[in-house]
Amino acid sequence: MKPEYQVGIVGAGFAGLVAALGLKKAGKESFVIFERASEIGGTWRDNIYPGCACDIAVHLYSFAKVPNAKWSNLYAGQPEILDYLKNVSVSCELQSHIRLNADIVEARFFEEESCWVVVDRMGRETTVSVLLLGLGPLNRPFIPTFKDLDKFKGAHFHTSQWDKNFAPTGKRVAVIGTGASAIQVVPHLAPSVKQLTVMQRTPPWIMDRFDKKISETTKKVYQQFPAAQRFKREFFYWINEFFGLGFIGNKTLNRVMAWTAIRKLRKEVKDAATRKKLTPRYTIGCKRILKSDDYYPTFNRDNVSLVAEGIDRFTERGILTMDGTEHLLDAVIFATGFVAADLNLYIKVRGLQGRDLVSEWKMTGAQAYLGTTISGYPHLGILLGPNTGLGHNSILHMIESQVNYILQYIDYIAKSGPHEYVDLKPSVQEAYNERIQAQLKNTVWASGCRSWYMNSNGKNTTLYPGLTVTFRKETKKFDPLCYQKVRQPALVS
Ligand code: N01
Repeated sequence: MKPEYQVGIVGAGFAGLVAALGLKKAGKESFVIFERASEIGGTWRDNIYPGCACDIAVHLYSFAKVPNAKWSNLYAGQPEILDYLKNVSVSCELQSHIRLNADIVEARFFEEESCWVVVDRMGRETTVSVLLLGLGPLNRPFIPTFKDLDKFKGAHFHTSQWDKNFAPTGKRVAVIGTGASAIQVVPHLAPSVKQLTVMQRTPPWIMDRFDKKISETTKKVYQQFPAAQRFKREFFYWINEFFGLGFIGNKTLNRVMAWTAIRKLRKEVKDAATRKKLTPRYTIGCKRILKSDDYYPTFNRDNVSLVAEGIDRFTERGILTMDGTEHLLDAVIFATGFVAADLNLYIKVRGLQGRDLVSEWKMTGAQAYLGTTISGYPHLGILLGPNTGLGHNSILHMIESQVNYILQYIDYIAKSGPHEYVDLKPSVQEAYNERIQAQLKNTVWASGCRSWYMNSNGKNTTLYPGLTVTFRKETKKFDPLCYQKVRQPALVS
């Protein structure tokens, strides 16, 4: 049986689209993208909270081969990024490959035919020779279990499930959490609400974003001389790589980063007591370093207060903190992050002999080879898989490296016999993960903070412990010696 498509991609967010562009460029037109929602965009479709933007400069947060000369700012907001994704899907002729409202619930490897059977919520089955998962690591909102939340009479929702009908003007609003989402939404809410209460558990490290408008003249230059924008991309890339050293062992650079951030805090927050509460107490970089030009100054407003006392429980009228104060509220916004550790795959993935990836990763923690292929799950590629996350640079660079590797894997698979499959050797995966975990011990992420990078066993299965340039080198050449070709057992005589 010939599979219906050579490649199936699950997810039409950035990861899935990078893969699609790579396939197109390689002349591989037999692919389908399954998207569970009614439009593409992944995280940039779902997160519509006011102020939602990317904290990576636009020149880097674009597909390498599809630059956008029209970005309005150095850091793009969510609507502009979503537009960019939609435009790319049209201009690069990806639309005809995308199957919307196709909510994949299960994928199983069909050994007899060396292909994947992909099943959507309606029970429709599609067969593909190679399956790529681009599910995105941050798609399952996390709302902690707060005592008596059900008694609260006001509105409440998560940043990634923003209530479009919510009108903040004149309301008393609390934002719980002070991560990347919170620091973007807080400055946008402050001017319109009556009172904004920011409930902080851990003060984050925040550095300057230096956002600015891109002038019309500069845009024209980028249009006429694309090399100028490529130069900018390289410039930001290498600056970020340099700062990456401060995460993976360079203690001097790490201290300089901390010093710069504290200087910013001192400069931007007037009140000494608030400054003290905002001062981070863990090693910079251990959690994601946040970038903002307007979060700290928000605390100079009379209608904004920072509460660091800890939440005891909700009441009908608001939140009671550990010091016995009841904060009266009309609405609470949970900027409390995502269920992200170990990738938390929400589809069943069944490999050889019915192996179940979700259960296996629950036991061992998420692991793969180069964060991309997994032993026992032939012809599968995980985009932004285990230990491919970054603290310092554009994630698109990592996905593009993975796709380059996967394209070679696809070519190798295509050369196998009709009843053969190509599987990663278990020893290769084991050795790779031992090395990654050993390297992680020397990074800032092992310095003892609590973050979504760690799984419940304290293992970091999220981040890559090196520079992106190293990952690019590691994934540049597909090595067939890491894989074994297996003939379908029934056919071996
Ligand atoms: O979530 P987070 P996020 N009681 O997990 C607090 C990406 N992103 O949505 O630090 C009280 O970082 C928690 O406190 P603590 C980016 O990769 C990117 O903000 O655990 N508070 C923390 O302050 C980012 O890393 C962009 O003590 C509780 C907050 O909630 C990832 O998304 C923009 C609590 C959660 O912070 C997640 O960011 C936005 C409790 N029980 C997001 N539980 C870009 O610009 C949790 N908290 C690309």
